[in-house]
Amino acid sequence: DEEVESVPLPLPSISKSSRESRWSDTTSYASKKKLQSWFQLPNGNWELGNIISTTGTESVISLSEGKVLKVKSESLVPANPDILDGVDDLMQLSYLNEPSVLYNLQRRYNQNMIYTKAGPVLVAVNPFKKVPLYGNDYIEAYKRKAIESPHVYAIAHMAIREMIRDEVNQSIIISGESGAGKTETAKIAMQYLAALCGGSGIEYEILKTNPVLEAFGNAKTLRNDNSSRFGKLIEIHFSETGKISGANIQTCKFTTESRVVQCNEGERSYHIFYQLCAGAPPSLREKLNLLNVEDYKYLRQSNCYSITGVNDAEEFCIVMEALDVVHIGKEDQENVFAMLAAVLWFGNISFTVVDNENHVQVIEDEALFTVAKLIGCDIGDLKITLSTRKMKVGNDNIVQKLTLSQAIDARDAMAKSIYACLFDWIIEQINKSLAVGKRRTGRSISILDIYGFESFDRNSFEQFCINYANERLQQHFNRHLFKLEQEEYIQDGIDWAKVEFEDNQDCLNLFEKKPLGLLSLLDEESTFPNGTDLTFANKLKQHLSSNSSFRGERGKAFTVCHYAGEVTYDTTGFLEKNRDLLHVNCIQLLSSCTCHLPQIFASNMLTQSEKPIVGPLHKSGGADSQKLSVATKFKSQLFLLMQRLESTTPHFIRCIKPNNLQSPGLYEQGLVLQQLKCCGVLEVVRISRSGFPTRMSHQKFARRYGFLLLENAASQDPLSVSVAILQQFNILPEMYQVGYTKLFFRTGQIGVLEDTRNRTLHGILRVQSCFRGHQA
Ligand code: AOV
Ligand code: MG
Repeated sequence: DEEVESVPLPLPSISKSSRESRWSDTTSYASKKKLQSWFQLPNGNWELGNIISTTGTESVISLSEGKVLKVKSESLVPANPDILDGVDDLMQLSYLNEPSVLYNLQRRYNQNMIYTKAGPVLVAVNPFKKVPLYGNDYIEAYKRKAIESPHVYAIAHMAIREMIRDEVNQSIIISGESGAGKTETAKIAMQYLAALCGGSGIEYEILKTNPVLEAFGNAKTLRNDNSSRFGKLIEIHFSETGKISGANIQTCKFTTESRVVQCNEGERSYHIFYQLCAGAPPSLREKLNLLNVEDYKYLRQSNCYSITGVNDAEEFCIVMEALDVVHIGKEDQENVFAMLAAVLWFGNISFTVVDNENHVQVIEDEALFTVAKLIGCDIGDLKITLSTRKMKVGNDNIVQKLTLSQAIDARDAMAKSIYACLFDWIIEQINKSLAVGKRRTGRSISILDIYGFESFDRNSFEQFCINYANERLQQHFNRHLFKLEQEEYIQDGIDWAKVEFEDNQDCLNLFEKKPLGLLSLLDEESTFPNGTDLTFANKLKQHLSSNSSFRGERGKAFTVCHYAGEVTYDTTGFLEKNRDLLHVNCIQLLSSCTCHLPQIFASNMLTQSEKPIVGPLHKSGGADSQKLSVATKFKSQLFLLMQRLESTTPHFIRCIKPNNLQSPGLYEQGLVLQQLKCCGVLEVVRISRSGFPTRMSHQKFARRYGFLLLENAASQDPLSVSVAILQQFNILPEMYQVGYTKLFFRTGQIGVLEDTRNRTLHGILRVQSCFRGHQA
């Protein structure tokens, strides 16, 4: 955005010099003499006040608007001195209490400084408006290190640097609640990587995967107008020269998300449906027999067709262009649109009941004809597939008529499957395009953006899976920042007080334990012919009540204590959604289609069915159940993502949502605090401050900085060289510890040495080029 870019760079953070001048400023010195303190108002918010007098247990405090209160002294929480107002790393705060952290973030937020460091973690508070922090000027400034204020760009820069320096793959892991800003943050990081390491043009293609994936994978929910309904790991590959050479996208999604066929009041289905209906050119409309969104049953139920500030027709043009860029050809694009139209028309197919057992026949109308035409199948076959089921009883094949609700389920299952296959197919095409002919060196930076933790009034199977994924991710975070940290200190003989931290292993066990965990019990119950949501809920209560993260509720509900809070799940529909019942005859119908995509979908579904099966009962069941359960598939996708991350150096970004209204300028302290707490940000700061977050082996340290020594150190062992370097540069003893194998530093210390090293190196280069100049 030109306008935004031309705005002069604002003061990125409160600079040292202005801080110092404020120290000597007499007015602020005078106010400093008044002791400031935090007082919690009845509404839970904190307010800063001046303590007027203290008599032992009671204090008199003056608050805003001339309010003066007498309060218990112990209820007051110390405030930081003014000079620490708005520091860009929470680690610098003298008092790390909750109100101080909240205030620091809020103060920065009010000045559009939405990024703050919390030790090694970047905290990003969603501005819900355009903030002048992005674009080429900023990218250039971060590249030159002219700005040091915390930023996604700085994190991306660090990832590039460490990838090259350490020759280790990197990852940027973005987490936070739904609507907190993960997807936006991921795009900002990608833009920086593209700007710095682009050149071949492939970076443009990588950026253009975003509008495509958002159109097909995002939807408006009650929490977020552009909510990602899939998890995504994009691995960006680099060549030996540090240029982007390709990418690979891995996703994690439910194959049966019900959104396509049914969504809640006020929510929408995937963006692409509305975009297609609004933006398709006349010739395409005619070909697909497209109606308006209100005319499709699937889109009509939620009574929500548009998103404020979004023009679906314009978005459609953007998506079409992006499809070109990611090399999905015009013909394939038309096939894709035909599948989308078919999904919508499926919803309009209806049935009549033909006997008193509620068996049905498909009504021969425009919907039926259009679906048959769009997917390229025989109308008669489609009718049979939607109203009957072939079963094997002993050695006989029998045909069973479907009841109304069975037929509707079969129809919806088909629509959902086609959409799920379409999504996978698009990812596959994109991956092919992003991998073309590029030789990989094995270096990469991965960016993870998954759906955030969700807690609604009513939580179903989707929330169950999403929150499980977040629980896994939280463990990765914990493991890295806490467990590994602690273990490493202990292993290296460093004296470091043990720090307690929240571990979510209990909760993960609750999900994953075999045979008595949530997922195993769900799969087991899904295979029982007589299993119902109620029998499932009862089994959970029977077997899991001893786990402290589990609580049985009345009827069909149960509660899980997640790291981010308690969520009560309603098991209604769990078994159905987990079974992924697409009957063999549906797959057969798709494989008989004359159109290209349905055939591919069918063959993919068939290969999937041959994979391992869920429970022992499946072996004797019909062909229908020869499939992985949805939860199991989800879990294995999730494990693949996590596996990729395991071998990388992680950089964490925690997105925070300052209000639930998606509204700019509104900062709700309670909401922010809850997110800071549950994602462990406060804990991280505490640990980082008390620990030594930077570390380097003696060998590496000696190799990297040894040449700076005034005396020749070639003959000495790495440990002695390291110690000599530390002494020569007067690094204070409390700033480092010498371990058995490594040196451990407090935050910021290694930066001092790096600066000296860079200056010296530049000096050497200058001398060399001068020298060459003389020779010439
Ligand atoms: P999410 O990815 O964390 O939610 P998004 O990244 O979609 O959240 O952000 C939600 C909305 O917040 C965006 O559509 C923007 O309007 C706004 N926003 C976020 N970050 C910024 C920013 N840096 N600058 C301006 N606006 C921003 V979910 O996908 O629901 O968990 O499943
Ligand atoms: Mg998102």
